[in-house]
Amino acid sequence: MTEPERPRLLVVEDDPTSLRLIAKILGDAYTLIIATNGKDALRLATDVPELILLDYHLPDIDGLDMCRQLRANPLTAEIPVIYVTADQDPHLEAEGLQAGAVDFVTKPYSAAVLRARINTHVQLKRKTDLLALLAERDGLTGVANRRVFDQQLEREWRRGRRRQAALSVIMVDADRFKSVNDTWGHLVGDECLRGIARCAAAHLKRPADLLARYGGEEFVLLLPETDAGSARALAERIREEIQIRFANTAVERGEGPCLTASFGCATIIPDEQSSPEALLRVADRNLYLAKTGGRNRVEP
Ligand code: GH3
Ligand code: MG
Ligand code: MG
Ligand code: MG
Ligand code: MG
Repeated sequence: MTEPERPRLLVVEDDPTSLRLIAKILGDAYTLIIATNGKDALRLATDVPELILLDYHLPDIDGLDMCRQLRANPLTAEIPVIYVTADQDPHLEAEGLQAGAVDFVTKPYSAAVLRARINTHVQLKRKTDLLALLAERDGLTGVANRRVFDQQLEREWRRGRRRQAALSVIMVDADRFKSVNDTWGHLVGDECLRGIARCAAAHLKRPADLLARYGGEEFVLLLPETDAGSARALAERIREEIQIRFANTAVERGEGPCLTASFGCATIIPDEQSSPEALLRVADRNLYLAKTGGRNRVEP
């Protein structure tokens, strides 16, 4: 088993004595990144440490403000913050927690308690991140799941409407996949689905493009600011890649099927008269045409 990575901790503290103490207590178990003022801290926080240990009283920014600014930036919003202060005022503690801190430690603190609290929040954050990842991914292929696709389609639809920009989707369906399972077994079938996902992912170049598993042996591509010609050209490249890839796994070597896939494209400049569902229906109908037209092809 590999050791989990040493957590990176951002320590924001302007007092040298406090810093030395923290380094002594935490230096062995954590990689410490030090900031002695709020401005540096906000900059270093964008490297996304696993946790921030935040002194309430800083020379330039007060702790509450700092916490709010971290929350306001999407890059740093999810980083757990633990306040450390000599101030025992319960109002301060309440305010700090309300501003988004996960915990509040008052000086003087016990080294063991500080370590335990940090560890608790680092583990909790790791679990939350893992759950968030699992909730968005398809377990078999690792690409986005249907839920993420539906949300993203809604979002890109609205954006396309505002900007009057073309939005394309491509439906991908593995050809005669039932017979792949029947002939080669489900495990080979599963491996084929991973292969299709890899072929499609290899051709996505822009960060806004999304590949998702739509259902059983179906995938879907969401392509913002993409016209019909570009969508079709992309589908054609993926179709070819799949054909070549599976031709090379060689049926004669007994390793797998000569799998192909069919593609249905649809493009629209979103407006009030239409809907995301209508766009998907067009892609679906074109996929049907690709199937009835002989499979291993792109429509239109
Ligand atoms: P067509 O060319 O018309 O699309 O034929 P097809 O056989 O691909 O279509 P059909 O919808 O009849 O069959 C889809 C098959 O995909 C049936 C199902 O068992 C298989 N399938 C769906 N999800 C999975 C999966 O996760 N793993 C495997 N191995 N097979 C799957
Ligand atoms: Mg201070
Ligand atoms: Mg299907
Ligand atoms: Mg079918
Ligand atoms: Mg199929």
